[in-house]
Amino acid sequence: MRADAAAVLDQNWTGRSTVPSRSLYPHQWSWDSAFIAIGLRHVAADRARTELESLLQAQWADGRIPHIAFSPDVPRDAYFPGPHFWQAHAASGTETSGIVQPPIHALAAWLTYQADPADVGFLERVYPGLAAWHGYLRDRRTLGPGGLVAIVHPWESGMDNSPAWDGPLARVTPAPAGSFVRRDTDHAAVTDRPTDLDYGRYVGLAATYRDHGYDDRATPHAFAVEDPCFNALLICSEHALADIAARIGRDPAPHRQYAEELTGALVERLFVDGLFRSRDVVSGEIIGAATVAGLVPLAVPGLPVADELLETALGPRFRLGETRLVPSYDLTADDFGPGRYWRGPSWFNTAWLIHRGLAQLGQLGYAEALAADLVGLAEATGFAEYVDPFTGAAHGARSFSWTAALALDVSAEGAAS
Ligand code: 2M8
Repeated sequence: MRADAAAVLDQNWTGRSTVPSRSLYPHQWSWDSAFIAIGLRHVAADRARTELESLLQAQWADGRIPHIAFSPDVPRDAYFPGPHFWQAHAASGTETSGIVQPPIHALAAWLTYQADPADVGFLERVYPGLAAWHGYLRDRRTLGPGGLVAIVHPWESGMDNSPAWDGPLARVTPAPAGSFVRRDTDHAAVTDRPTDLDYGRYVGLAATYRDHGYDDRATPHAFAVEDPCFNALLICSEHALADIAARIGRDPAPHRQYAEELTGALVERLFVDGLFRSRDVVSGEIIGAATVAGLVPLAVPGLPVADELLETALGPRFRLGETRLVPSYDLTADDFGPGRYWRGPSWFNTAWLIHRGLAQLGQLGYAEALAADLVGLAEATGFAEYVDPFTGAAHGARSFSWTAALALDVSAEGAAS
């Protein structure tokens, strides 16, 4: 498995970074690169560092790390929405998208460093960019009253088509059918992917943001949501940033303090009936849908409601230990679909985050079983993008980079560090 996983990462390496999939996602994606570095560190620590540093080359002057850094070597229409749609550039000149993805990068940088602790220079190089990234989120994306950060597009959650977005998305005027051409359905099963109506809404939202210069204060955000996964990963990364700061002789205290504030707000604002939910910032209402995003806070160090959350993971909605990996959506929901994109199937990155949480909590039985399932399924499916939570059947792309990287990580010694 390890040799096959390393071969996937070799095939998908472009010289400076790793594409998620040669067919479906031929550029550099933000949170994919972080997960990829977490696995790559075990086989090529230099490449893991380059992966993260090349992503930081795509950082904007305002601190945001865009969700895609476009490769100049790939045809401009290979992925939609491509560079001509976004019309956005990093300070370095790299063409990028204008939205972001969950901030797991500082955690990835800290874990990458631990694979080769002699290279303190790496931490010194990445710390300013990572701190500016968190600063962007805190200063520009604290849109609601409670201190949590908000996403302004479903793609920013990394869980594009989650049922949690259906309510807020219903307010969004779709881009007219025929005004754009999807490319994702060229490479993946149409019945698995988002509908044309939802896709039109994604495009409409992104176009509005673009037409306001990606200025968070000027844009009338029709979609603004506090997502538990996004905020939980910001907390994990603030703790990692504190560790990095301490290691390079800077003050860790502000990072620990922000992490504590966010943890309090996460529990107060989003923990409802044993699970973290999203909150719609526009209406102020909690969104009821029970999704895997609500279990990701298990990875937050010192989470005060971890026991209750674990109960929910083991209960009928997710059946941890009885299903393959962790389903992306409530198994008891009427609209659960085992193959529908982010509406039921299991992904390897969310399983890795929950595995990390279980290991931190000392739940080693559940953690080891999940790790074994992750490694076994990665190999059996040819490193699929996602799987059916009942049968383990492969869906989406194969030779998918984060699947290979995270299987490498959990199979390596000391994986939970
Ligand atoms: C998926 O998202 C992209 C848009 O960013 C898409 O559907 O075209 C998601 O699974 C996301 O989490 C992931 O980062 C991306 C690339 O693997 O694909």
